[in-house]
Amino acid sequence: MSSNIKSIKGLEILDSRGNPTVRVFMELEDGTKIKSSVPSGASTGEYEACELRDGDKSRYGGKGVLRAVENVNKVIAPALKGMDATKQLEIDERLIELDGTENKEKLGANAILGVSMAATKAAAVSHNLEIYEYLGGVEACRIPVPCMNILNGGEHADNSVDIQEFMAVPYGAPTFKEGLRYVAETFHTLKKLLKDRGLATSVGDEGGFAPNLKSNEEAIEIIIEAIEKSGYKPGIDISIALDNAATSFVIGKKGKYDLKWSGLGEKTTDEMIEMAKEWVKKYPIILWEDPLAEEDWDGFAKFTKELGGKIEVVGDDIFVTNTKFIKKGIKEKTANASLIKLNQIGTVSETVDAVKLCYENNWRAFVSHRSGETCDTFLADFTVAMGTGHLKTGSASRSERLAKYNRLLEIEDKLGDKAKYYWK
Ligand code: 2PG
Ligand code: MG
Repeated sequence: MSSNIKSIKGLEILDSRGNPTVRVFMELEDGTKIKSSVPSGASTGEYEACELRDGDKSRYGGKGVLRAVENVNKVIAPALKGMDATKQLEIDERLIELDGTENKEKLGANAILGVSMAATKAAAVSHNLEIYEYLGGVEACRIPVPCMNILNGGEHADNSVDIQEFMAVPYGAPTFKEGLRYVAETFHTLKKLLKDRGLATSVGDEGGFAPNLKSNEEAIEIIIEAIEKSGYKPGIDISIALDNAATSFVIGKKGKYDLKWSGLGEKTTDEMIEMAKEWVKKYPIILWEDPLAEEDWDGFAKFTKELGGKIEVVGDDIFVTNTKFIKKGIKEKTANASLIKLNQIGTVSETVDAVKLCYENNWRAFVSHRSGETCDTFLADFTVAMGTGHLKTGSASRSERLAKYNRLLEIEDKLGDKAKYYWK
């Protein structure tokens, strides 16, 4: 029986924010049937691959994806029919060629990624393999440390906190299962602490709490308290990771930031770095993503020079999972890790290339969900296949986030004694 593609079909569905996104159905000649769904970001980098939206204000405020779906059905499906789903590179190259633009704006990265992931999934199922096994081979046994985003701010919440993500990182746990328990318990303790103080326990887009706090530091302090009250040692069992998503608080000219949600006001690049240095001294911070904005390459390099020896400095908006920018970053010592988001670049092969480039240069690769998600669990398998050792996929609430963590529990269970769990 052949693993050749028999049919591909797109469908407009809704993501976790209620915005349209693309789902792709693929059937192979051997009868394999799978579906894959594409996520969507809010704090996006300027050079991300293009998410094609209809712009027709009469539907979903212009956010419909019927054009992307039509591209799946009318352009991609006929062109890929008969191709072997196991030839990922050929499929991705064909998709890139069909689109023909630098940032996938013709067909839409949402259309392209849906099909690219569908091919990986279908090929795995057709071979009777799990996706992580199919993509990563026998080496794929490292389960990532779950960086759980338990407090949300910035563009992901309507509160008075500037920093977009405060993550609890259970890197001292013996296994993924235990690590997930450590941070899920911390999440519940945090809820109680917030409630006791009369603060809101409603959640933001990624399922973390979104209280109105007096400062960003208060967020760190209350998380540390939650870690301790849950019976864990900050900095030993659980550390903290932050994502400033600083592109979203940049103002006007380069090197100026406005901490507008907290009302702390304007800061220069140097002041941002000084603040970070102080916090790294004071708090058990292990990783800092997008401490500065995507256009602030010099600031980023300065930040990495000051703090890169102590913590993981991750570039998200600045690299957009694109080897072109990661290469520049490696050359200029902009960071020491890249965030990895499949839909920032648009195909599985190009995402694998980005991870490999990081490894070849002693950088870490930090796999990430998007703030708009579906219950698709491809990301969990992809992370194990790549052996990145860490991922972020939201909090201990909202099923689209838990779906990935639960899939990792399944994989760890299936791997049994072969499963490995360590930070670095
Ligand atoms: C980020 C992501 C995911 P978004 O900035 O890292 O947490 O957010 O998907 O909105 O870009
Ligand atoms: Mg980010």
